[in-house]
Parts: sequence; structure tokens; C-alpha cells
Amino acid sequence: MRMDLAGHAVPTWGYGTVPGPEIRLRAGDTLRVQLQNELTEDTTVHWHGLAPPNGMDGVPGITQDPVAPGEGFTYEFETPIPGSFMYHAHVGMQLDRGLYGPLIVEPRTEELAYDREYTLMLDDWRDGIDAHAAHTPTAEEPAETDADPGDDVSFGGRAYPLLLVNGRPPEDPAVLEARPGDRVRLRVMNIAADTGFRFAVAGHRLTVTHTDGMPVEPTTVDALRLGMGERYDVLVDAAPSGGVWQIGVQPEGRDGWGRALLRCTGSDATPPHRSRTGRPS
Ligand SMILES: [Cu+2]
Repeated sequence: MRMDLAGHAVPTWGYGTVPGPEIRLRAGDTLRVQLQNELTEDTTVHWHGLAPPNGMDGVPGITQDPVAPGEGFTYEFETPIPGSFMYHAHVGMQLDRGLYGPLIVEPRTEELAYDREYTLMLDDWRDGIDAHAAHTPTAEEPAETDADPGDDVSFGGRAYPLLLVNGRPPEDPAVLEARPGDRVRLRVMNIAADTGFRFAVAGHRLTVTHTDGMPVEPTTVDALRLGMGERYDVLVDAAPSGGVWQIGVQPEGRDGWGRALLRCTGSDATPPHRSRTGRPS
């Protein structure tokens, strides 16, 4: 498929959209997903954070035979535990592309009170990006033969120059709408292959209610750190005065940033765009 990165159509592999369609069910429901492999190589789907029977867990060679090109597989299992989860391809580097999506299991009775909710999937990205700085020898980065073997590996996301929030680069951010004073539930998920993130909402505090799908003693913080695969559910009270606020995502240990916007009804202002180094442009 092609996806739009701020006006640039880039080729990638995805489940129709990036992220893929949200799967939402209730605790105790049966998840049933028909996979049809239209890729040129084997694939499987892994249900990140869920605990399905082994044969449905999508780890090729360990829990499931890979699904060959042109073949299909029906995933079917019960989802007894509520929480914020993810699904993604689990063959080779397929997860590095767009083959992922959110999976929400709602509790039978929701104990949290909030006015609206959004899911934010944080990703590091390279498909369609020409300048793979970390893979091109430069004066600063000598050719691989002279380099530390570690340079062959993208520690800290160096091979993923772009950061996406819900499949969108900072130049074209997702906009979360709320009314002033709304209590907003955010399900924040790190689906990146190689990047830890710091996450914050300008001018707002975050009350953490769940980590990795499990309820925790509510804790109010300024920012979160999410390792790869982690999910945090937070409550945010949109500013009573309204306005447009940056939802900022900063990679740990390197330059760059990603963002979405929290826009209160009646506010048209757009915060100034900032360059990928985080400095105003
Ligand atoms: Cu996973």
C-alpha cells in the first residue's frame, strides 16, 4: 500500500491503513480475525499483551506455522481480560513497516469516567525515507569496515529517522478534539521497533490509570516514558480555558520528535511548527 506522509506518498506494507483498523471488543468476547496473506512472503499476526492459546499467538516457528503468500488463517480466541493491546505482524522485519494496529478490550463495566477517548500509536519509521543517515558512511560515521560492529545495528532508533503518531509525521499531526474541561482518556502505545519515547501534553498533567493494560493506583505525572511494546492509559483534563495544545513525543537518546494536537472546540489557532530537531523552524 501507499501511505501519505505530509503530502508524500510512500510505499509500505499495512493492514489497509497505518495504523491498521482498531479492533474493539468486550471482555469475554471471542476475537475472530481472518488473515489473508497478500504479501510476497510469509506472515503471521501476534496479539501483543494478550494471552491466547499458543496456536493463535502468531510467533512463527514457535507457536504457529507461518502463513504463506496467498494462504489464509483464522485467528479465533476468547479475550477475558480488558485492556489496551496491539496487534502486529511477527515475521522478520514486517513490524517495522505499517503492519500494526490497536486492539482494545473494554471491561464489562467501565469504572473510569471520561468524556471521550483516543488511541495514540507511537512509531519510529523509515519506509519511503531516502536519507538513511545511519546507514550512509559520512565523515562523522566512518565506513562499516572501520566501525564498531555496533554501528551495524540501529541502537536507539538511528535507522528510523521519522517519528509518527497514528501514522502521521509532525508536519501533518493527528488532531484530537475535546471540549474545554473534558476528561479525555488516552491510550498511548509504543509500537516502535527500536525507540523509547518520552510523552507529554503541553500545559496538562497526566493521570496514569493502567500500564500494559493492567489497572494501577492512579498516579499523576508530567510525562511518561514508554519502552517498546509498552502501553499507558492516562486521563487528561482538557484546559478549561480551551486552546490548542501540543501532544509531544520525544525519542530517548537521539534527536527528532513527533506530535499530535489536542484541540478544544472553538480554538482554531495552530501551535507553531517545529523542526525535527525540536527547535523552532
Ligand atoms: Cu509485540
